[in-house]
Amino acid sequence: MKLYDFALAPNPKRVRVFLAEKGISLPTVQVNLRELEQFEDSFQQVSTFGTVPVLVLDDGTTIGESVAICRYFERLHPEPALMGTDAKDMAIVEMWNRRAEIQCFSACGEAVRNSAPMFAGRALAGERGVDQIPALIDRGRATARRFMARIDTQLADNPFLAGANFTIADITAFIAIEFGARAEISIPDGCANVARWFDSVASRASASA
Ligand SMILES: N[C@@H](CCC(=O)N[C@@H](CS)C(=O)NCC(=O)O)C(=O)O
Repeated sequence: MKLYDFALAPNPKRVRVFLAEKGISLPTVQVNLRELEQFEDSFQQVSTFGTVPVLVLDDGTTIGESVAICRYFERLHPEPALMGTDAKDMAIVEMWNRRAEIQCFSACGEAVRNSAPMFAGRALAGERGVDQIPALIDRGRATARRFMARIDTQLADNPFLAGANFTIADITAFIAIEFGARAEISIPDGCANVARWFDSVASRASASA
């Protein structure tokens, strides 16, 4: 089994943090996205989507998508549970993780990929010849800030996004906000609960995975 990874990219970090929380270590293959290795034949044969992370099992099965990879390990290594334990918990975690992905991770990605010079002509992950659209920078920033304002209420009464326990939803939102800093996205003034939560996630050993 091996994990195609890139140490500087946020989506593979989601998987690395998840694995670190579970105490799992895996052999990794670094795909240097800054050198455009995702477009080389050697990686395109692994995934024509041109994105990392990708997990390749010993039987050759290829699993792309961060959440799918996490789900695979959650099933094999249920402790500590990071995706909920019963029907209600699992649904709640899924709800917050989806919100974090759509309203925060995608929004931060939109702001970063449409602003950073390194993504000129590559505004969408895994693609070439896709121009940046400057109007999406502010839209991404505003969407991410709205998300943070909304979760501030949730985090007023709960240590973590999905409630009492640290879950994949915290991993997704934390890494999204960390990544968003590359497009000057920061925790808005007045979101003291988000700031407290962010610091607590940042202080976990897994945060530097
Ligand atoms: N939805 C995918 C997104 C994967 C993705 O966008 N990965 C980025 C790195 S964070 C990538 O591989 N980018 C390739 C590129 O920039 O061309 C997942 O969750 O795994």
